[in-house]
Amino acid sequence: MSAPKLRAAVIGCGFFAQNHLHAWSMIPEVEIVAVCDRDTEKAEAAKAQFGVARAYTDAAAMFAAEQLDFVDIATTMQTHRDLVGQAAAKGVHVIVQKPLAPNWAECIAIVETCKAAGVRLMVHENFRFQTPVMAARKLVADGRIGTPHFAHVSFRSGYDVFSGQPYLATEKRFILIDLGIHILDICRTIMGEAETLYCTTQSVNPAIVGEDVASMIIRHEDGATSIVDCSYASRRLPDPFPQTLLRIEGDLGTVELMEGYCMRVTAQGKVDVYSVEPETPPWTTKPWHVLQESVLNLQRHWIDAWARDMPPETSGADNLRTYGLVMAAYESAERGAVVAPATLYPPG
Ligand code: NAD
Ligand code: 89V
Repeated sequence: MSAPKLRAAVIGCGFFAQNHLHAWSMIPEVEIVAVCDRDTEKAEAAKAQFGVARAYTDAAAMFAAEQLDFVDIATTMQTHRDLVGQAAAKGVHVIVQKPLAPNWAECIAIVETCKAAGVRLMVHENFRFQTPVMAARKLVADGRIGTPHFAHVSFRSGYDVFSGQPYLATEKRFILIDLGIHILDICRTIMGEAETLYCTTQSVNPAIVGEDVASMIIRHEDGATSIVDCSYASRRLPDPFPQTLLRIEGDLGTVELMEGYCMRVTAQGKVDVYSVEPETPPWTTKPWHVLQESVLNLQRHWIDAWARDMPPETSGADNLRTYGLVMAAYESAERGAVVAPATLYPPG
């Protein structure tokens, strides 16, 4: 007899949650039994499109009525602390979208609330689960390029991200907390923790409030160096959105993720070129497919970690380290100084 499905709900049925809902429909271990959005139309539309039993406009009413194993929170960061708190109070395990919260104190509170309640917490930090990024990570972990001493992690685009996510145009802080968080997460996943960080930011697009270019240099604890840069003000065609480009140099070779989902590996004097094009389930649309597929990869990881009773890779505790880098980068840019992220934002 197969194990009963995990009963889950999705809170927030907006722009990006559509990918969560499509991806859950491909995961046989999970049944989405409820959706919730304070906008009735969005909740009802998700219920109808994904054949979900019940739709709610109030999370408290949903938690009172439903028996849930976990909740998948896909609202914007201002609501995360409250919604995670409601889930934890009911003993319901949590996945919550990045950024975890608008500030460090709320991030810590979320992680501690889940710890005290004994519920699992995974941050939906999906970039490290992209097929090309996973391929590069595996190659480095397998030792193909030896010990890495330099990385360049780069996301530069002129894509109009504000058309799908208009709230991004009015945030005082934009690219580091929305996108840099992903790029920094990839960097520390491959290169390890940062000892020092220096960042400059620029505001190029006059139509938005926050910064849209950030450039960072990191010295890692083992002495390696990373350059991490992100931009939504880069005008060139073809626009590589939303590809993260990578170059990692080790003592035995180099791995590169290049435009067009091409991975080039130089090792022991030999060059191999691989296609690392993500799969395109029918609900995905190019050029978003690499992000959409990573949602599915992340959700599969959640189920796998649950089955093995292991913490997920992007646990709350892990994500505090990435979030701390973002906060440290803002501080570095404001002070024009090199900072020590783990001293400013100790992850505990
Ligand atoms: P959105 O505004 O389109 O959707 C959020 C939805 O949540 C809205 O429909 C809103 O009505 C609903 N909502 C807000 N507060 C609620 C509450 N208390 N109870 C119930 N419903 C509530 O936003 P979005 O663009 O889908 O972004 C959501 C989150 O996903 C953000 O944190 C964003 O950073 C993140 N995101 C992540 C990725 C990624 O690749 N990981 C990509 C895009 C967006
Ligand atoms: O991840 C995000 O939140 C998105 C995107 C990758 C498009 O910048 O805003």
